[in-house]
Amino acid sequence: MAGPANTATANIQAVDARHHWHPFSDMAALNAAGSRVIVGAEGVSLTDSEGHQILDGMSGLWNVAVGYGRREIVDAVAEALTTLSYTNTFFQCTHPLAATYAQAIAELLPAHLNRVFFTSSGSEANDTAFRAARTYWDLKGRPGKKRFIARRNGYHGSTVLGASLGGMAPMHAQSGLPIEGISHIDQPYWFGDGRHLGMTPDEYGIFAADRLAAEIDRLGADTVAAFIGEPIQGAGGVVIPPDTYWPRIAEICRSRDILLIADEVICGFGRTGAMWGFETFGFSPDIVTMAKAMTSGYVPCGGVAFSDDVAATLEEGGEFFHGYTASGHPAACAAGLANLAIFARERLVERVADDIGPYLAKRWASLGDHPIVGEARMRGLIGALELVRDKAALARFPGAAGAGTRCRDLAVANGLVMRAVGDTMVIAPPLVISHAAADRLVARARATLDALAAELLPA
Ligand code: PXG
Repeated sequence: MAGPANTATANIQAVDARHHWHPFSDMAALNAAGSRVIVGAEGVSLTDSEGHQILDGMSGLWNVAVGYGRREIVDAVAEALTTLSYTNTFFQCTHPLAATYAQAIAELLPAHLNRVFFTSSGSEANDTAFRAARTYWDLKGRPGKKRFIARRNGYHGSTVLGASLGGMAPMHAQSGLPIEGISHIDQPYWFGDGRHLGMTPDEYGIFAADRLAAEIDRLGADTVAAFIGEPIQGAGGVVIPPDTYWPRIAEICRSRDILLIADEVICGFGRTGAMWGFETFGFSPDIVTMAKAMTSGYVPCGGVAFSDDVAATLEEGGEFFHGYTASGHPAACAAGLANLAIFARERLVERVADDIGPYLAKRWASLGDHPIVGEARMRGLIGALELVRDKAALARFPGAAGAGTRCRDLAVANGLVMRAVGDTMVIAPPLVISHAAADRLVARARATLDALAAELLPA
């Protein structure tokens, strides 16, 4: 970014550079450039310390579903902390907000999912699901069923287990992951994979799902505990599978006695136009992990829902030796309940399905005619653009051009947060985004594409 215009910005940047280690950042490069200092946010916009207003096309980090500055969540959290700043939920104790919030989530889930375990993050939720699934099979008298299958470019968190379940090669390379007992199959990526194979999207969905059957059969179903997947891969580049994919995956898991875990950390709470991504894609999981939009990011919170079968089996085992100090924290439960009250009152999930989702999807699709866009896709309010150098051949820019990161930086300069995953640009705006703001989002995305084309295409 350009140098700061005011000394307050420069001072924060200097302190930040000396002491603050950022997630997923090249720290030397970041410190040399100086972090952008965000000082406030309201609705769907961020304000930086230089006074720029930036439309947040990413809902923070896929989480701020109800938008920024919602007083009723702040007030609910303040009231909860005033009444009961903390109590643990370990030693024969509960509190009203934890019980009520677990019930509220269970009511949003299908009939067979009734028990909710609380965590503070998606990584912790997936860790919980992993330990529960392995314990489940032990208690079923099948202790050989320990392996997990996940997908390349999936994202399931940044802890040792989350990064292991995830299929991010650079994360694996950095610390000797994945841990033993986890394997990865290819993602159902039409633009990057399927379109080269001479199939229709529906045929490709079956083909891609059958990679799971092949992997289970290779390993032996007696060794496999579970398959985990995001209904739409988010951090992997908003990979929207063909409609045939998930029902086939579910059938493969059922016929081979494999637990099916839906990682709803991004898709859950309305993102895809239904409350849960598994509803959008027509399947029924045994375990659901969630976080992010649970509390719209106001307070950290995550959770895991167990099917009645999983819960009953775990109960038979007596104590499940698992829990976090912050499981069911009053502030998180209060934020979650207030967040859900906004969802209900503003009919946010219906709004994504019937109103703003189709509205933005149509305008987003119009970017597909841009000379450097190879595909524009969206489901609910989660979408992507594939950047290409040659539109006719759908050929990518050379890696050294850094098209994705350049595009991200140009977007911010144009007042829009868009995230780059390689040369795939992704957006997931707040579910409350207005029609006018959606128009601005698309206009700024187009201006950004024009600027990028001017930089990268021969004149
Ligand atoms: N599952 C999914 C599907 C996620 O997207 C996690 C689990 C882990 O959640 P926590 O709360 O432990 O971070 C995530 C998180 C990105 C990005 O750049 C995405 C996430 C986290 C950080 C960066 O897109 N998703």
